[in-house]
Amino acid sequence: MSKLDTLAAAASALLKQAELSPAETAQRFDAAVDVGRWRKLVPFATVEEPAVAGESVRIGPDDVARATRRLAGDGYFCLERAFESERIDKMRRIVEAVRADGWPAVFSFVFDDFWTIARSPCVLALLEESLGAGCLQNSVIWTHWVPGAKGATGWPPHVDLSGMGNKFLSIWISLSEAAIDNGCMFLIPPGDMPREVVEAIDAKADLSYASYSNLLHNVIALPVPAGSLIGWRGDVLHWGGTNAGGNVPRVSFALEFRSRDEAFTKFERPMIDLRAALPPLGLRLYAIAKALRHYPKFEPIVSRFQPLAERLWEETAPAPEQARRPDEAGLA
Ligand SMILES: O=C(O)CCC(=O)C(=O)O
Repeated sequence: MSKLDTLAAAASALLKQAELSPAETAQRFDAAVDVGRWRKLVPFATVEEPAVAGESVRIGPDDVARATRRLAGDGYFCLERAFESERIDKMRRIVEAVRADGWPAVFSFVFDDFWTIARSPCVLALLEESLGAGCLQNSVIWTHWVPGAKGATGWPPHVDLSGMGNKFLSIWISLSEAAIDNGCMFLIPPGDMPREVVEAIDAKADLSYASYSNLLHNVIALPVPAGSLIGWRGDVLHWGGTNAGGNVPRVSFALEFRSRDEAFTKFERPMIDLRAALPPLGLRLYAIAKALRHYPKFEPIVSRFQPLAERLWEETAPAPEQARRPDEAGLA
C-alpha cells in the first residue's frame, strides 16, 4: 500500500467511526420529518408556505438575453448580483442556522426559498430561453459550504451530465462572496477542450503535457459577489476552487434543469414542474437524502450522515408513478 493509500484508508476508517449511531439516526430522522421543528429552528423562513417568498431578482430582459448568448457561445454565463441582497442574506442565514443545529448544509433545501428562487419570472425566462418552453427541474441539489480557512476546497473538477448539449443546465447561486481567495468557481469552456481531453476525463485517464498545459491556459475564474447567478451546460468541466487564505466561508447552492422532451436519468428523477406547487417536504427530504448518498465522493465529511441518508431515502421514496415524467404522471 502506498503512503497515500494508507492515509486514505485511515481517513475512511475515522469517518466510519464518526458515523451517526442508531440512536442519533433515529433522533435526526424524527427531527427531519417534523415540519414544526424546522419552522421553529428558522422562524424567519417558511416550509411549505410558498406565498411568503418574494420575487427579489435584480436582473431584467437584457441580462437574460446576454446570459443566453453567452451560454450558446461558451457553454456558461455569469450574472453578478442577480438577486436582492435581503433575500440572499436570508438564505445564507438559513444555511447558518441549519449547520448550527448540526445538519449538513444541504438540509437548507427543507425551506421554501431554496425552491422558489428559480421560479422568479426572470429566472424562469432565462431557463426557458436556454432549455425551451416547459422546462423542468430535476431533483439533484446541493448546498456548498467551503470553510473560511486556507486549503479548504470546493468540489473537485467534474462535469454534471455530459452528452446532453443544450438540453441540460446547472445553476449555482452565491450566498456569500465567492472570491479567488475563498474558493470561487472555475471552469473551462467546452470549445477549449480538445476531444482527447474530454475522453481522458470520462475515462479518468492521464493527460499529455500538451493537453494539460492547454487546459490550464484556458481556465476561467469566476469570482463573484453574494447573490450572483452562474450557469453551465452539462459537459462543462468545472470545480470549486481552493481557499488561498480568505477567512470568509464560501456559501452557495446548485440546482439542475432539463428540456421537457428529454429522457431523464434515473438519478435525476423525480422531475419537478416549475409551474406546479412546490415539492412537499417528503420530496425535499428525498432529494436531500439522494444528494447525501451520492456526494460523499466530493465531500467525504458528509459520509458521517449515511445512516440518516439511507433511512430518509427509504422512507421518503416517491411512488413509482411520481418518479416518472410530470406529464406521464399527469402532473403537468
Ligand atoms: O461549489 C462548488 O464547490 C462546486 C459546485 C459544483 O461543481 C456543482 O454544484 O456541480
